[in-house]
Amino acid sequence: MNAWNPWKSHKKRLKLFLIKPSTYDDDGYVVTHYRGVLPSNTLNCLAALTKDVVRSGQLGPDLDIRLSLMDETVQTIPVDSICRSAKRDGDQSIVCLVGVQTNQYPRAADLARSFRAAGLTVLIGGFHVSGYLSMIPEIPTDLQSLIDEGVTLVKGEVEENWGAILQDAIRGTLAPLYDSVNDKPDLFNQPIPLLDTTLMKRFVASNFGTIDCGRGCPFNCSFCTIINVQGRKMRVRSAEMIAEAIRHNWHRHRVNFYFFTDDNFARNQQWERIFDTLIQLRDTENIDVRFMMQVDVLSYKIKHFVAKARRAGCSQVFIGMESINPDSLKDAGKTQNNAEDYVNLIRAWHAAEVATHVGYILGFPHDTAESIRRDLQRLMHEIQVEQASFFILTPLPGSRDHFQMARSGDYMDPDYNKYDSSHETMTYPNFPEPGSLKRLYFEAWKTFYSFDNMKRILSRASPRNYWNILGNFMWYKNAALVEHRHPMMAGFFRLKHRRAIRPGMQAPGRLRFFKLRAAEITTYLTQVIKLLWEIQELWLQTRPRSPAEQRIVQELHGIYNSVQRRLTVAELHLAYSRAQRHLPTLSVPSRLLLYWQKWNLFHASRIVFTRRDIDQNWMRIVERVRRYRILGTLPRVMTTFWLDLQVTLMFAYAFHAAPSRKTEVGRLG
Ligand code: B12
Ligand code: SF4
Repeated sequence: MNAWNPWKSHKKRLKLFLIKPSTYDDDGYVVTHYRGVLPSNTLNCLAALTKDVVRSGQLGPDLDIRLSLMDETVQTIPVDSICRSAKRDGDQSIVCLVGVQTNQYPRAADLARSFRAAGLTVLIGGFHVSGYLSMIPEIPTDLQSLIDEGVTLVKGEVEENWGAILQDAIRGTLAPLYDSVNDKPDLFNQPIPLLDTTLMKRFVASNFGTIDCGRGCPFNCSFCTIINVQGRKMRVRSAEMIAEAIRHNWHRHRVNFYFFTDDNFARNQQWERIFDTLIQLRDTENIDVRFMMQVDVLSYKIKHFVAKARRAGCSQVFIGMESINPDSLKDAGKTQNNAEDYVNLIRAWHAAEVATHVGYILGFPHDTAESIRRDLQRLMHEIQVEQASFFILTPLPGSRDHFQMARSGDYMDPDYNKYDSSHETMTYPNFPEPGSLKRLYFEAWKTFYSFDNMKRILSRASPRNYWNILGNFMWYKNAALVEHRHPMMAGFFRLKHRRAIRPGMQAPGRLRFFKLRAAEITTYLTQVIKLLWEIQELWLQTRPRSPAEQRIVQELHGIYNSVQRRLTVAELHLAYSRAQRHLPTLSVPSRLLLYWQKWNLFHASRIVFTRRDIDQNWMRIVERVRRYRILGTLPRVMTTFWLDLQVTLMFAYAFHAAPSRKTEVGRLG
């Protein structure tokens, strides 16, 4: 728990808990990971607003405010201890469930009930409440029941009324609903999201931050909730304030990599000013700022946008492509997307050495299994994007789709927990059999993140992006195909608590739970090892090679051509001996050194093309152990372990020292 105490005093204490709730998995367990990937921008945003309200003195001088930020996706929320401490001290406690999306709403509602039962003040805000109520003003029964239990709903953005809401909460005069959707705040001089360094330690990259540089989007897609909550008129933050925050984060916390969460950075009227400021930070202040952002398909047509993005430090763009099928794009009102433009779009970003990542929705009325498979092949071979994220079409509350379906009484799954874009939540005309679209969805992940496609992508990737892409492959494949969760909702290593289970679902007994977890963790670890091997193999086959290796590579090619397959470590030793003959006469120590190098993959792995023989050795060892032929296995285990350790360390070292993860952004134009 991270406590921030602006005033040391003996005043009345207010404990303010900002909690980002998670969601339940299909078995009903709360989804929490040991390490997360993307920290919550909403949490940071509300932390900054709260600090600003306290500083401005709006809450009066007589309060000692303790602010705690918690993210359930990476930590267990200590519900009981929060409730107990509130009762014990007699202080005032307010719990804010923040950034609650539709798929997190069931969990948020359960948490809200637990806190209310202990008498705490509870507020819920975020896109579920804001989206639902901005399209359908009648309060639905589930939200009404929360209001009846004393929970306050917050609809819309609170930059301009957070102080007033907090004052009401402190006085005990909270209204059941606060609504600022029609009164959208000007963001220009609003506080920039504040990083919480303690919480950041729970995420894989400690140099990673988020900022929403603007909100809203001028387009009008039917499945989108953003336009109905944040509006179609863009509101933006000041470039100078963004630069100041980046400067501060770098000098104080060494944070230099950002996700600009704007839904469409290309339509942020301040884009050029922001890029220029970032370029200046890079050039004159030597701050190695890098970022990824979301843009639309037409972004490449904006003059200087792509070139300046690169110079400003952009390493990846997320593009809402959604579909290649023109009929589907028309269905979705995504008229700005012209499938003909896609190749040019991707080429433009490739030329700037910025990696492309597209969002792709499956399940539009015109999608069939065949059309999806065909489009996927085009995406991989013709359009050649580096990464893709797949989503099942979902009627998200707040979208036009949801509104129309609600009005016409179409089927929508009543369980909001499934509204995470990886479940079927409505009827899909060409996928009448339940589960068939979901199967295709996993097939899409498997196809795109197959070894061959990843190899093709890495083989043509620029050195600037190589390691970022490889790292993302590891993250995405682990999430989608090992954890079976959408990468944007997954982290590394699931934590499960027996009792952290959805109300109405039966928690298993201790022994049964222990057995289930042991089996799950074994399967998980086996799959993670396989994944690490696969990623190492990818690296060995695709990594950029130094000119010094080329001489030996020529020899390797000779062997490769003669046997028509990948080189093993043993064959590599042979190549070394052969290569020696072409080297100038060597002194005795050099010869000794070369001999050592034959068995030392710290040198040799720089030219190892595959770890296939190491993997085969492991398989043989497992086979022998299975047949109880353990005798004589030990020497094989030791040599295999030695070789594997070397390749693994070499990979880890290369990953750590990767140039694309350090300063190199280069110049263009
Ligand atoms: C960034 C982002 C993510 C990141 C989140 C991590 C991060 N770095 O923050 C990632 C990539 C992980 C992600 C994943 C997903 N996302 Co997302 N995401 C966004 C995005 C683009 C920006 C969020 C943001 O920072 N907004 C700025 C903050 C400040 O706005 P805010 O959250 O609304 O908070 C303001 C108010 O709502 C209010 N508020 C919020 N909570 C509370 C609480 C209280 C008590 C109070 C007083 C006020 C208050 O105060 C804030 C300041 O005004 C939004 C779209 C958007 N423009 O918001 C989509 C969005 C939230 N995501 C959405 C979805 C659906 C998903 C996914 C399911 C995948 C998908 N896109 O289909 C997954 C699910 C993730 C999960 N379960 O955790 C939907 C949610 C719609 C809905 N009805 O649920 C949105 C709206 C986009 C969309 N597709 O329409 N997402
Ligand atoms: S382009 Fe993206 S943000 Fe804009 S309306 Fe369409 S889906 Fe929403």
